[in-house]
Amino acid sequence: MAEQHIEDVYQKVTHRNPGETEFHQAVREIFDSLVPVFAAHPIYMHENILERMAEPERMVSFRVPWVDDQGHVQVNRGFRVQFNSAAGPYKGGLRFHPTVNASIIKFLGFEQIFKNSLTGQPIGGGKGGSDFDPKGKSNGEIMRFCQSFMNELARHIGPNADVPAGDIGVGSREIGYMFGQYKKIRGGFEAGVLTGKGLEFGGSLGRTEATGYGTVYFMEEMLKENGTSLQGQTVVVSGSGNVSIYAMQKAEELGAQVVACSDSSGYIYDRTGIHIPTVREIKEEQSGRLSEYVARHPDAEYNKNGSDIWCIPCDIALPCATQNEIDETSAKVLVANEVKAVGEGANMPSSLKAIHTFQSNGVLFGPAKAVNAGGVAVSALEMAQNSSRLSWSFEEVDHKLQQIMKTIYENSIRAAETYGRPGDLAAGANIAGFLKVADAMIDQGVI
Ligand code: NDP
Ligand code: 2IT
Repeated sequence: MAEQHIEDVYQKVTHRNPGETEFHQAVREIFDSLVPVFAAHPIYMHENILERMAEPERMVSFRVPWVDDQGHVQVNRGFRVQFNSAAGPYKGGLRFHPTVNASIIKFLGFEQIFKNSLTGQPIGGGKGGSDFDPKGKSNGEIMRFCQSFMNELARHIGPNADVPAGDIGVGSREIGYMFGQYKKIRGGFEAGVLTGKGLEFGGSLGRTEATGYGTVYFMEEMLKENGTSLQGQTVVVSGSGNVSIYAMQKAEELGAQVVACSDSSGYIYDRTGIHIPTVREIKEEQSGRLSEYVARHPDAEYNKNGSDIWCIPCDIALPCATQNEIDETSAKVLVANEVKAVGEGANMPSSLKAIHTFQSNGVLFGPAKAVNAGGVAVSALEMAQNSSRLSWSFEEVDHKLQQIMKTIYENSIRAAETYGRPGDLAAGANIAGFLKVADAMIDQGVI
């Protein structure tokens, strides 16, 4: 009966959101893990909690006009989905990438509900962004775009209502421009309206590193529980942005050797270990392409086919670029090369079939909602610091982050065990995240 109910709701969701394949995928993945929960607690069925959760509380889409350096007026589309506020203000990043559409924003916003719940902090779920492409834009163009984006977004957000942050294409520079514009519109300094801010105006130490470090802390915990560690392991990390760079840095610090990373144009393979400062210099400081790495490290190889990065033999794979970057074929290659563990630094980087391939071949699998939750967790710590008008040391934030990642691991493992899916962290993370939000919603009436 539980299975039939969940299937019926899934059919309604696909019917109500036609063509939104990424959103359907995220919903399918969560719904499938909830069957034992619904079988054990029919109240969730009677409360029709799943249909309520899969329908955003609100979603806005808006015009973002801006003037480019040639004086031409350009138009982009902005989005913000306010998915669930049962546990706290909507919280989640903003993505600026040409592929952004309603389906992408909704899959990210939906997953954010469960991820944020898992952190144990009082934050609801939301997400936003635009199909604006920051690549090749001047600083002035980025600023004018961010200001125009905020001209509309400002009316929908606030420190107690909805608190955006960064995601793909949005880092501290963009957050700074958006914060400046928000402040100007509001006429007051509301520090807690955005997270990932610069340290001079309310940002938290450790937020820049949080997602990548948290990813590796989670992996270390998972490996430890399985009698091993990162020490001496060969690691492949996709992407070379915020999450990827700090995941590589922490993995190396814990004794692993990172041999490959990528960007949207290709990947580099350096058998002697990626020189991370060079990657940072090229990508963070010069907004360059990873292909430039080989000029400085002639022993490294560059390959234009980015998805082939998963053909490189490794013990641990950390997909940290984007959704569906590991399909079933790549997963099978990783398994054939005897990968031991996969940790999702990006959101939904593995297709459903890829996840199944890992799990059915005994690969330790850390799901995105748990693995990459360190970013939003430190965002919530930034909100706490802003509310109290204090700022904590890097060590204090980093210590809290380590504790949070450990607790997320333990809660996910426990939930999986309780509901008959021992060792299945993907199901456990979904279940643990779901229970708290579902109970909060029920306690608050029909909302
Ligand atoms: P960045 O913009 O800093 O970096 C993204 C990286 O991934 C870049 O190297 C980029 O290549 C590559 N990339 C992006 N899109 C594609 C694509 N369609 N195909 C191939 N490569 C691509 O973003 P983040 O590091 O912040 O985000 C990476 C992932 O982590 C995303 O899935 C995001 O949702 C997730 N995440 C981010 C958090 C955060 O705090 N920032 C928190 C939790 C999850 P190029 O340089 O060529 O653009
Ligand atoms: O996907 C994510 O969790 C993020 N992009 C971070 C969100 C946040 O509010 O820090």
